[in-house]
Amino acid sequence: MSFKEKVIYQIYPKSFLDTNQDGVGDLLGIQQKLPYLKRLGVDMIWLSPIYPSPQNDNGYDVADYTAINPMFGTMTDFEALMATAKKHNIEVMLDMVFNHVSTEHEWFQKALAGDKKYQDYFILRDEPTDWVSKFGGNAWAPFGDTGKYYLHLFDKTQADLNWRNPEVREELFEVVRFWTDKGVKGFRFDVINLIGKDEFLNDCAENDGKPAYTDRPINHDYLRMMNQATFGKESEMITVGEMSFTTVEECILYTKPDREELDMTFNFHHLKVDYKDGKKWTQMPFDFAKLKELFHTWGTQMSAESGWNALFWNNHDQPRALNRFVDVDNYRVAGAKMLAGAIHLNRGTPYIYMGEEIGMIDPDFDSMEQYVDVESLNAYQELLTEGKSEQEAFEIVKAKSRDNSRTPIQWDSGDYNGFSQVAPWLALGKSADEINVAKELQEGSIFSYYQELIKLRKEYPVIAEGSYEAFLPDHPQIYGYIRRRKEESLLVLNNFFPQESTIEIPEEFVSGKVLIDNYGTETIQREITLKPYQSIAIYR
Ligand code: TEU
Ligand code: CA
Repeated sequence: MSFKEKVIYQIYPKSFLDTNQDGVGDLLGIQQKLPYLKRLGVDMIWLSPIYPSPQNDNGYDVADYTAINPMFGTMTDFEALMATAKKHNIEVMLDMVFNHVSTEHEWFQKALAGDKKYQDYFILRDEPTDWVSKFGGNAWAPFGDTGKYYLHLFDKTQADLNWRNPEVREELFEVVRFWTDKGVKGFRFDVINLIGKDEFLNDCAENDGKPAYTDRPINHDYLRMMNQATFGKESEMITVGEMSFTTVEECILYTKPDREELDMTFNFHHLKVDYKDGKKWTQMPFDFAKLKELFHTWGTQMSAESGWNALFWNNHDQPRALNRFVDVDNYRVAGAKMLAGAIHLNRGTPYIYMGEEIGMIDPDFDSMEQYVDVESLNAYQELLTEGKSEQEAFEIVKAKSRDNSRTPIQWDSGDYNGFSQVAPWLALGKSADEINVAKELQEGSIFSYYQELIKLRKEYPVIAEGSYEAFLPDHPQIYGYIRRRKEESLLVLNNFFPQESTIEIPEEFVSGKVLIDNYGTETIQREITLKPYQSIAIYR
């Protein structure tokens, strides 16, 4: 089965299931829930970082790439997880954070101690540029008392690696080989389009106002080297690159099969349509026209040029999509199914972020004290500095914080909702007694809708292999598209709003059959009225 037919499930291990009652999810918890994931029907699980880390960025600050963080368990636990996953015919994808390492990594410590070999593993300058960190503040920090500065595009405890150094590349390729030897069949590469920095770094002003570290041409050379030295030699491997601030042109280059780089890419443009003036820490209703334009642009161009998209609404860095795109108070179930249908029938590989399959929503925290994410805490301070009141700043953090998607999975209505027997590292969402796995495992649930969608991708080749074309691109509330492959055609209509909407479908589909529909529609007429958040797929 190719990566085009597979569905991948993302697990944020800290928040999945705690089996040793320390309030933190662990590998044994994941192992225990493999039957649940098999029942859902996913083919692969992507684990966010499970390596030793001081946890300043919840594991994306890696202190040792080829070991297991004791908070999650041991290497033996990992090997047991791999063996049990194999028995359930579920493959494992690991998160490779190769743009930067924790400043507690031995490489950085040796560099600080004066070892010239390791100093060249990092990006040190006498004169820092005017770049800012993605977590706010300066992107440079003093390198010990050398008078030099080191680059950190994220937190200052995450030192950027110097990919220009062949020794660094070889160290990282060795990491991929280490996990491949353990049977890992997939890799997600964290902010991999930032690894290429120009030799002579300069200020934004000299790069038309943009920092010169995104999508540099040299990235394609680095990725091809890694592909040919590691996963490219393995069969059945799936690789996905997380592309921060990228373009469709670049993503076509990253994913065209003959370029030997990656299988697919995550881009985030569709998750910035509720950013006012492109700024994350703002609030505004999502821009539906912009959302459709992005889906249509990326869908048609990737289809035309044999690029390949990772399709997703949620991950560990985003608020829950339901709260952003749906009137959850009145239409949570219909809306969750509609969002699922919009991407699972689309062209690309769908990813399900843990809890999405039961329609989990943001936690509705009451105060800033409940937030722990470094990006959110920095943003709160910056908002206050900008003059926002504490209440205004809190409301914005509450809407946009990455903690929204990191609350523990709501398994049942018992103590701590089945996640643990002690208070979790991050509070459970307020909805946990109403929205949980135990309540969702019956017919007609969101879970069962995901099961159906996953099955359809394997039964109807038009879904995994078909082309993509826009349908009604200018409609004010319906996102429609058509998939075609040989003699198959599939019309997918998604009403993104609580108002009904009547449209005409193309004649060729009037004699078609309903493949899936979140209102249980059976018959089709030329004129069709879509109900609030209705999603329907008509197959011919
Ligand atoms: O995220 C990359 C990234 O840019 C995110 O920080 C995202 O754009 C931002 O949070 C949206 O507001 C990756 C990881 O997924 C993230 O968890 C890490 O914090 C980051 O890289 C650094 O490793
Ligand atoms: Ca635990």
